[in-house]
Amino acid sequence: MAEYQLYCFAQSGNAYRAALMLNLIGADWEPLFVDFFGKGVQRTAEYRTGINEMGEVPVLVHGTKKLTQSGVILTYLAERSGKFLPRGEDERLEALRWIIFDNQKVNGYLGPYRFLRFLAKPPGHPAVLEFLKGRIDNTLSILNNRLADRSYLVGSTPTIADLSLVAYLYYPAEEFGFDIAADHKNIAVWLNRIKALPGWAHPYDLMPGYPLPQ
Ligand SMILES: N[C@@H](CCC(=O)N[C@@H](CS)C(=O)NCC(=O)O)C(=O)O
Repeated sequence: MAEYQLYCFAQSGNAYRAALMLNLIGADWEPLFVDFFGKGVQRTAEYRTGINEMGEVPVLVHGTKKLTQSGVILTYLAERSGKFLPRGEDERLEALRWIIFDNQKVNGYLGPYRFLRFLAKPPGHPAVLEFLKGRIDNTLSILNNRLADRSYLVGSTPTIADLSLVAYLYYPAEEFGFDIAADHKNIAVWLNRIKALPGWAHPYDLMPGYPLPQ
């Protein structure tokens, strides 16, 4: 058995943050497939009692420890490995600030938008999609501005803030119906920088469950 197990599935940008971190730090890890769309395992009493009371993916298992919330998982892995760790109090708080903003408003909107547009059957109501798209345009431009004069979100090297923010940003443009990299030049350059890190892999190559059965 690998040292770390990650409950995940390929379409989850939330889980991708943790999977990417594990790969980038060279951890001995294995994915545990959650059949999110087929059986809806995350909604079962067994999952909520035994794996995650919040009914969410990702979940990281490390020995007797079971961690949920990607921001918590990233923090744990950074502290253990010493990699992608923000340095000093100011950087730590700054990274936390971006991780919270991301969870709520960047990938926190992108994930549901992509789900409702591309995965849900039937798809979400157009008014809901329009509302989310407005929020997404706003927060992606905030991220793009942040990256105008810096290589990474916090400090001069990549940290867990960057690994949180990339969550859904490598998924194909067709799934969103708009091209994030083409529309936001600073984000595009930053995404390529993260992509060049040794151990980077695309979410569909890193986690099980792609493609979805028809
Ligand atoms: N803030 C959480 C978000 C996790 C999340 O929403 N995961 C989705 C899968 S991509 C999920 O499990 N959703 C189930 C639900 O909302 O009921 C994190 O970053 O770990």
